[in-house]
Amino acid sequence: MKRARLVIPGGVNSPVRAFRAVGGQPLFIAKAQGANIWDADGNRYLDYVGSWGPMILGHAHPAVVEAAKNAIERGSSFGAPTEGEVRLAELICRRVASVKKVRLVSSGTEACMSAIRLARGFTGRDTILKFEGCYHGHADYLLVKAGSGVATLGLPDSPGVPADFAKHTLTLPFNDVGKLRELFATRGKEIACAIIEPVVGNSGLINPAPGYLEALREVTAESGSLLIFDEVMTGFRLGVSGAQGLFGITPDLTTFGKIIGGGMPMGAYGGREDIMNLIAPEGPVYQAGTLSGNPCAVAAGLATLENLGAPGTYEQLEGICQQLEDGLKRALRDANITGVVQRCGSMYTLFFNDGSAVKNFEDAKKCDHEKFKAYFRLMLERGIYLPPSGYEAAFVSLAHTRDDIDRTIEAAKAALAGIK
Ligand code: KE4
Repeated sequence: MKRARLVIPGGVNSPVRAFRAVGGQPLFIAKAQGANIWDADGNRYLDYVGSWGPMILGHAHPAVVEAAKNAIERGSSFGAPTEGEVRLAELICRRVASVKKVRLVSSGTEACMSAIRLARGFTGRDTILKFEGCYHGHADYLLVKAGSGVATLGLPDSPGVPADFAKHTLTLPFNDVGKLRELFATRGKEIACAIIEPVVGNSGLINPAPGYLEALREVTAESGSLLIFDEVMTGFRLGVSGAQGLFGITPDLTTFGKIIGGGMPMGAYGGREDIMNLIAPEGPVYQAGTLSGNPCAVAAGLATLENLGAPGTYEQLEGICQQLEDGLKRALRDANITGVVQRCGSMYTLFFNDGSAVKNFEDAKKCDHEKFKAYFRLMLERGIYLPPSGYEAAFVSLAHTRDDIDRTIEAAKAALAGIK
């Protein structure tokens, strides 16, 4: 880590990897296979980070390795259209009914910033709405402090973000229908789009309250604002059509990332054809990228999505995740520690609090993050690698076996017993 920090800020290429929220030095990973990762010292861990979502098949899946290898042997990048990109776009459009056209990019950040620019171009409006605790990548106007009250103008939440860039960004608490309706009743006609994680993974796992996403769809449609589902994390994770398939909501635009690249750099945004046709060169809204639709990332993504299409895949995942949820809840009870396990499909978070539901970012902030830190450490000592922050979701893969789940529950029982 000392060597890394001499040449890379914080020694990492993305802040959350630095273990700042849990203390100590991050693991430097040497290799991964299935549900396991090995650090540079050869220690093996059961992996519940899964590269923050992409590795739903497990690491180094043979079909993905084969596809990526074959692709790179034909050349790593051409800067020209390829048949693979068309196949991936067709597959996404087939599986997600709301997506009639899709543009491939290289990250979730790029997908979200492009979708927002497109929404502003389509509506001619500048103001956008995001929700506290939701993360949509690091574009300037999305790094805004969550204000209090109905919806305050965004304030920069990072140096380097001019107030002018943040002022068009409104923020609301997640799961508050009253404040949502109040905002749209008064300012709906100003709002270009509302972008939301339909199931929040970036505050820890927070499910939408019954009716909440329906209300958001209703108020955005009424006011001519576009609804953008940020499914960078939930897309192809929560089911064959992601969160929108689970909840039966049709957004105007959807962003994707993570899983669709099979662990290689990939993002995408897509949706209604009348909106997508505004994107250059079809239309005037500009967006571009040297490595967009990269043939190796496309090959890895196609292999991943094709595997996920096998019958019974999500049912298999649901079975082991239910087993894990039940076991963790039992472990909390047996250790007489109050907390809550919140899950949607193969994403979950164990929050240390008074046992009440975590319904928004404020609730997540009130959790005991010192206890999480201790739990994280004790689990790591037992060979279980959890996301190094209480504000992140953990991910289960199809490579996790029932024995892995049993081992995780046993480790949790021992770890929780060690927490005062
Ligand atoms: P990327 O630019 O990191 O590919 O995607 C940004 C993004 C957009 N939308 C959602 C819902 C996301 O979860 C993300 C990125 N997720 C984080 C994990 N919380 C990536 C991990 C990291 O920042 O290192």
